Amino acid sequence: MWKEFDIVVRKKMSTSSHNSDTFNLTELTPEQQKMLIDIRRRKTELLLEIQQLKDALGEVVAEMENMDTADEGKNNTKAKQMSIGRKKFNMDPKKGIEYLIEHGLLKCTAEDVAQFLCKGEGLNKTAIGDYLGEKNDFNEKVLKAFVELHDFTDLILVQALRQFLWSFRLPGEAQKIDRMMECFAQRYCQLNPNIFTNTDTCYVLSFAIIMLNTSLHNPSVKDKPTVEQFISMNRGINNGGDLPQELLISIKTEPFKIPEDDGNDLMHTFFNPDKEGWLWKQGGRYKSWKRRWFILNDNCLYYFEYTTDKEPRGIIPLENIQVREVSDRHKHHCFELYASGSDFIKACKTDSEGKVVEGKHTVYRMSAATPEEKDEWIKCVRQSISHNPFYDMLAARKKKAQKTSAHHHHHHHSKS
Ligand code: 4IP
Repeated sequence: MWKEFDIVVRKKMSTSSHNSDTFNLTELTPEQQKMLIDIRRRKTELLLEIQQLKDALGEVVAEMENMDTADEGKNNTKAKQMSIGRKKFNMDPKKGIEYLIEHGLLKCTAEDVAQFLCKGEGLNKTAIGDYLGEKNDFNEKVLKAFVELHDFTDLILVQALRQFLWSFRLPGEAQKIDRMMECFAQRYCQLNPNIFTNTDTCYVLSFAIIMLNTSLHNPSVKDKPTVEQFISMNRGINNGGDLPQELLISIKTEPFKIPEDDGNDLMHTFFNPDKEGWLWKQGGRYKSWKRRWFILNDNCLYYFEYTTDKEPRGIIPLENIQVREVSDRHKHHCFELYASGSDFIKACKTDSEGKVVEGKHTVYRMSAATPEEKDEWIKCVRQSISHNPFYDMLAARKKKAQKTSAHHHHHHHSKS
């Protein structure tokens, strides 16, 4: 039956006036169209599986090659150089590419380099990701060519993402991720023009999918968002329309496989566990020390009297805040939050009568139980502060997507 269908498709393709791989879908009956799309999806799923197997094989082959080259003569210099080039690439992508070009194994065009990276034989995915994320004219051209080697036609977003994210490992740097996901979204929208109202929507949704996927299928994430929360998180994004049911189900049932984690990738950026624990805190006006339960979350530091309290006694947003180690005459292992601009730290607290008032601290001095705990807190607070560019980037994009959507919407209404 597949074969017959194939013949029908081929006939259609050869009689079609369009070029052979993008023939007109509308010439098929609706059932045939559905079948064709289904076949294409399965095909990419299979191709992805094959690629994953190939990758596993590739590592073994590369190892064997290394063993071979040791005892082979000059007649095999090309293969040897190739193997050296790959190794160089994995250590320093730029140098590896240069080496391969110098030795005539690779042409110095964005297309050729992209092809080499896309094939990825014996190449480390972290190195591929680093090379593609580099900000420079040539690398950006390679990135573009690399994305164009992926065919996302008729794939739902999750499948397209899965394919894309398997071909390299996303780096941990916000600006690099931004360039790569921008390219991805453009390519996806170009091949599937009727799904999103604009590429920003596709971009934001892609992130939401990655985040949801990671939290659902990652045992180290404690507070998993429900699919309902996910929907409301992204409400109003696709021109006010709801997200396709198909998409939501597929995220729940089919986890992504993502190239091995070295602790500096996107997942780390999103789900770095925030910290909680007991600290001693010095008062603002009266310098008494109080033991408080601190929770660091979403760029904010909260403190509670008891671990089980629902309402915090105080909230310190970590905006324009810095942290430093200090020594104190009365307490061990101290560190301090201080404001980089103004005198007072913007914060709020509940006073003795239960009213919410502004904080009166110029510094927040804290004392931890051990030096390790102190270092851990300083590190986590710093990380929480430096998370900013990433969330900022995503928030800006979300705003843009919603604006464009609203504009489209408005346009629609005023026309009718
Ligand atoms: C209090 O001292 C506590 O240390 C408060 O901490 C502190 O508020 C007060 O600072 C400080 O005067 P006494 O209990 O000896 O009066 P907590 O609210 O955790 O109990 P902060 O702002 O640190 O929460 P001022 O600046 O509010 O007076």
